[in-house]
Amino acid sequence: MRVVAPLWSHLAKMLDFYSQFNPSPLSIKQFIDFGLNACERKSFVFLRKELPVRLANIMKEIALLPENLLRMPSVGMVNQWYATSFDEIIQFEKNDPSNSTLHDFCSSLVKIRNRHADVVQTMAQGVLELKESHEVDNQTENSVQYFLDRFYMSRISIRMLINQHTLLFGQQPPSLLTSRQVGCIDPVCDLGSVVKDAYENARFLCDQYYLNSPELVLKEQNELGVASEIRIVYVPSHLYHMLFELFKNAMRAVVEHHGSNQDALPPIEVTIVKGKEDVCVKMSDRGGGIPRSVVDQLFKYMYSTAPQPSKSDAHTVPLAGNFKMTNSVNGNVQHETTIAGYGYGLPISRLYARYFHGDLMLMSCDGHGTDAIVYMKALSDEANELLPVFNKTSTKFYRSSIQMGDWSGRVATYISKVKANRQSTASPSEVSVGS
Ligand code: P4A
Repeated sequence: MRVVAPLWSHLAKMLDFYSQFNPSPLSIKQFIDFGLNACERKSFVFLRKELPVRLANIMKEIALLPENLLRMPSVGMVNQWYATSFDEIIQFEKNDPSNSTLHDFCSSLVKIRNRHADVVQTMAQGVLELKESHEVDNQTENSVQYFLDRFYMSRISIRMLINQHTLLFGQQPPSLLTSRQVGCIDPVCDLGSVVKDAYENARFLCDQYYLNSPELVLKEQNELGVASEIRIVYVPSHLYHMLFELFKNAMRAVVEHHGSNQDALPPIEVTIVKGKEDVCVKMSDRGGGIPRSVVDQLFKYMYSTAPQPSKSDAHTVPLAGNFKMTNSVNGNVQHETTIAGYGYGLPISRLYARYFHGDLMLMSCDGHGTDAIVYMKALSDEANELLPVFNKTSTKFYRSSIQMGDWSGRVATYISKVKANRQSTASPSEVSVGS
């Protein structure tokens, strides 16, 4: 104990220190500029501070999770991984950037990336453990949603930094990479080919499960409506991840809605458009759609860990949860879509879109079909990382009750939310409805 205690208190001090700094968001343009002028020493000096800052910011937030969740064994494991990785990186604090230091740093980054490979599943497991052992109230559910969005976003950003450094300066055989790529960024990313790639891989699985799959109709046009190949600066593996997820959903909806009627499947239509500010990829299916009330649920982690919603057709296999994929783009995507039948696919895909200030939206016509739109920034200097910051404002979300509305209504779920909240809040001043 005499040995361990000072080590932990040292770690706690370092955490306090690094969490005071805000993460420094980079734009895709900065990633590219940096990659082209590739200086390993500069990258090392930047990362040995920036990585501990990003790790410390999110570790401080883990500590604020509802106690019930913090006590779950899986969450403890994740916590431990973060502590170990943080400790490993701050060892480089005072090292001179000699060749051997740079080499060790690269090895450490690879080790850290591997250690954290199962973080998404493990956190999801923790949420499952919580649901199975406790009654989860509304406030807890909100805190968990808020936390997981920030936690997974932080992870995406940390892996982006690690991937750039190790791809640019590590000992990978360069033949593995397309020559034009700068780390995992493609300066002339051909969106159409990423769409086709994601479609083909989703269709392969769809055919396996349903013995049938809808066709793809792809349109690409510029802002004048003229057909042309759309290329932007982007991370193809991120886009692939989102589109693969959306294709799986669309295919599932189409096949389940139309049955196994061989030729009658309406195609999935994808339109890629480049405007002045945004580049949009719109995916439209005629899979029968879903009510608005379900659309919101599809982005909730606590909902995703419940059994998949499926048309009550005993002959169909719920598709989305059972997909297992190896990634096909560049081999460097962080692959993390499903845990045995429970998908975090949509919420995490939306994070990928938001990471560079894009977005992912679902618009569904109940009874008809669903449109999914992925928005990306057209200009690489506007595509800045969106990073969670640990501060007073973020801290509040874990303590205070959720914002209550001040509209009357007869929607059953809304009323039950208010009631659940009344029971769990001590302070009546925060409940503004019907009190
Ligand atoms: N209709 N439309 C969609 C789904 C249904 C849909 C669906 C039944 C629901 C859950 C699911 C997969 C599909 C769609 C496109 C989307 C999302 C949902 O992007 O057609 O598994 C999570």
